Amino acid sequence: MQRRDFLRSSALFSLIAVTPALAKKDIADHQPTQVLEGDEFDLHIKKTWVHFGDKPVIATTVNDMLPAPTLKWKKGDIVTIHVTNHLDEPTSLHWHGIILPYTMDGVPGVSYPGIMPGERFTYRFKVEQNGTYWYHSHSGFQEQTGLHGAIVIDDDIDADRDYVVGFHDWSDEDPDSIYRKLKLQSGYYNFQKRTVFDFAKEVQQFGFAKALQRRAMWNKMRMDDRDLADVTAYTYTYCINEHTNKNPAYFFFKPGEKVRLRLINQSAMTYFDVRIPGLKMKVVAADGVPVEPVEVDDLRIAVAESYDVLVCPTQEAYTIFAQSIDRYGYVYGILSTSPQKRAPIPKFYPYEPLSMVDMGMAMDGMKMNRMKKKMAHETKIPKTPLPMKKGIAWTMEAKGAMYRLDDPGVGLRSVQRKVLTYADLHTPNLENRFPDREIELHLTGNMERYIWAINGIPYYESKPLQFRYGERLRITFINDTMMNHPMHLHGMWSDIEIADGKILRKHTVNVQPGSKLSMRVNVDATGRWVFHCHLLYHMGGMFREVKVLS
Ligand SMILES: [Cu+2]
Repeated sequence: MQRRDFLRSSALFSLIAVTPALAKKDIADHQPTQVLEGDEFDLHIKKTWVHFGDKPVIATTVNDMLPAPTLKWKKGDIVTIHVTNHLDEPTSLHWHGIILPYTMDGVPGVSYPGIMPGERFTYRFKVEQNGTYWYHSHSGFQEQTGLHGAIVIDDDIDADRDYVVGFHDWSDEDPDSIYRKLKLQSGYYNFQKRTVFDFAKEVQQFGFAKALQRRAMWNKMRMDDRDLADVTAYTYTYCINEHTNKNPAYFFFKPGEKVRLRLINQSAMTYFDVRIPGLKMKVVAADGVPVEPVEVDDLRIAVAESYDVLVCPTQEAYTIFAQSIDRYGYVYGILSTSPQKRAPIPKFYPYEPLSMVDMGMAMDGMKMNRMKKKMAHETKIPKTPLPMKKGIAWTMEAKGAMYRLDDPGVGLRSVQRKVLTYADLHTPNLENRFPDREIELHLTGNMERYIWAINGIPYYESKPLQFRYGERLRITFINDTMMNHPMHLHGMWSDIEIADGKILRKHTVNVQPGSKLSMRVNVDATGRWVFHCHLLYHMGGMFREVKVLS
């Protein structure tokens, strides 16, 4: 949605409803995302008519802006944020990745009751970190309808230009309707399902018996190897800072300058594969935390993750190209010396179905460079058993789930360029205490019924997880599903175990289909927190309250 398309009054809207063409104005009208600086902020959450996709619809906005204004903070400051709810339903704002007291975390029903219609809530906390973060609603599906913005906290990464590149998936459809459709038919938005022609191709490739055997295997598991994204470009319009491909976002530079791009995936459901043909991206921070810099050609950004990259453009124009993981849609931005200069839009990477590796069954003859983990005394960590329930919310098991930190993931495995993996990243200068105990969380689900759960237990049937204040907890995920899940723990950092005792500090941890991943958490914040998958339509089930007991 472009700012030009904001229709600020309902009177104006009714006029436009009759003559939609009135909503279209000149591209030149587009204003940059509003940046608010200082230590006191006034944010007003409203419904605003926007004309973004095919028709005027209602978005949820902050100060009439979409995306919400970028908030610029300084480390050490105490920030005060007044949030007024002008909606006729409760709302909330959650400061994603920000370490703060739990009462300021913004999760309705856990941190506070939420912000009721007509009410004002004031957040106040000390900023204790640097880097790139974001904020969003934690109420219903408001995030899908626009309630998300960037947070930039001063740091010492040096660059001549500094841009937020926020990715989002916009839909004209009401999110309740998207969810209902997924519940009725989980493959509703997937138009890349197997056809009889595909089978014919496989027969050619593998012979009839083998082809049939392969199909039978998938059918037996009641899974579809082409189900890479639950919601696709069939309903989504992808955007960068709420610019669509019709009116792409521009990022200007002078040749020779060092440009910092703060890539933030503010999507509800979409994983993006990002590249800038002709440029190397030097990754300098992950989820706001500096990493040992690494140069890559391609990176996949999971929902809710952020990567800070430095680029040194020398030509006149480049395309920032982000294709959705299912290769059904894309969004691009333009890195350019002037509004007249553009670079070509590159081709999609080929579509790649899931393999047996992604099901946690590496029997498909696929050779993967499996990462040997070298974590000292790994087996000696005492494990605390948790309740588990095999049943309707746990229909499959990844029996051979492996650590695959060096696996770029489905669709990027055959790319002949350097693709970022977690194994390439490492957070220097952090103490990595040996864990006191371990818990195991199975990411589970039922694709046919579109049910998501942890250890087979959906949120509404679950008891809170108990963490002990002061402990170093090891959490091991086993993803028993065919989807990626970006797991996000509030209030505390998540240190992913990379090989050789190294760790990668993040706030959102992507767990690949059929894989295993372990992270360590310093339980250093008391109160009530939450731990959940950040895919909006998975959150209802794949969600836990966390109680930190002192
Ligand atoms: Cu999920």
